[in-house]
Amino acid sequence: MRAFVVALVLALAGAGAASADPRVVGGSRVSIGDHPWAVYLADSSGNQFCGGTLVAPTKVLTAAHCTGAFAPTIARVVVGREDKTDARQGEALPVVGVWRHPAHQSAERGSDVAVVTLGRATSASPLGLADDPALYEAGTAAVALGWGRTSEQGATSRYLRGVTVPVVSDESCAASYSLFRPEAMVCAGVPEGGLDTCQGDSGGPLVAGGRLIGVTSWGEGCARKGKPGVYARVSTYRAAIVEQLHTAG
Ligand code: 4AZ
Repeated sequence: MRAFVVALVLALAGAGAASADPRVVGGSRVSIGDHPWAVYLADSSGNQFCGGTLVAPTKVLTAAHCTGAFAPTIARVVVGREDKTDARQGEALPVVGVWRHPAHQSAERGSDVAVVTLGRATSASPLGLADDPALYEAGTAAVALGWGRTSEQGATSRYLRGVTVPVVSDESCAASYSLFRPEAMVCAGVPEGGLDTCQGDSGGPLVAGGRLIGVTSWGEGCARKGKPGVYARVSTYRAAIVEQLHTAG
C-alpha cells in the first residue's frame, strides 16, 4: 500500500523508529455482532489486506489506495467474519465493480475513497455516513476498527479489533503533517501515541456518534508520539459516495 511505502521511505530516511510503545497499537478485540458493517478485503489467496465499511446491501466504502496499482486485486469482500481463520463465519462475496474517487492519486494527497460493488446483497446492517459537522470537533471520541497490524512491525490481527481515538484538531494535525489537508482528511489519536490504526487497517471505518466519519488512510508509522492516524473525511465525499450507492456496477 502506498501509505506504507511512504512510511517505509520515511523510516529509511532516518525519520526514526516508533517512539510510542512498540508492543501494541492499543485497543482490544471487539465483536463483529456489535460492528456488523466492518468488513475486509481479501486477495486471491484469501489473505486480508484492507478494511472496509458496508454502507448499503451491495456497497462497501474503502480507501482508494486499497484498490490501486500498489494494492492486490480484491478477490472477495468478507462480511460477518470476526476471526479471519474461520471460513464458517459470515460470507465471502464476489466483487463486480470498483469506483475510485477520480481525484485520487495517493493517500497523502487526499480523495482516498472508493466504493466496491458486491456481486450479491448481504443482509448485514450497513452504517450511515456522517453528515453532522459536530462529529468532527476536536476531542470527539471515535472508534477505529480493523484486522491490521497490532504494532508497526508486527503481524496483522486474526480477530477484529477496535481502538477509541479522539478526533484531533485540524491545526494540531497540520502541525504533525505538512501534507494534511483539512477538507480531505481528519486525524485521530492521542498526543502521546500508543493508540492508532496501522498497515492492513486502511479502508476501514472510523466511527463517531453511530456514523462513519472517516476511512483509514495514512500516517507516519503507527501509534507514534505526535503522529496521529489520518483518515479520509467522509463528510467531504458524502455526495460523491451516495451517488455511487445508486449505481448498478
Ligand atoms: C497503512 O499503511 C497505514 N497509523 C494505515 C494507517 C496508518 C498508517 C499506515 C495510521 O495502511
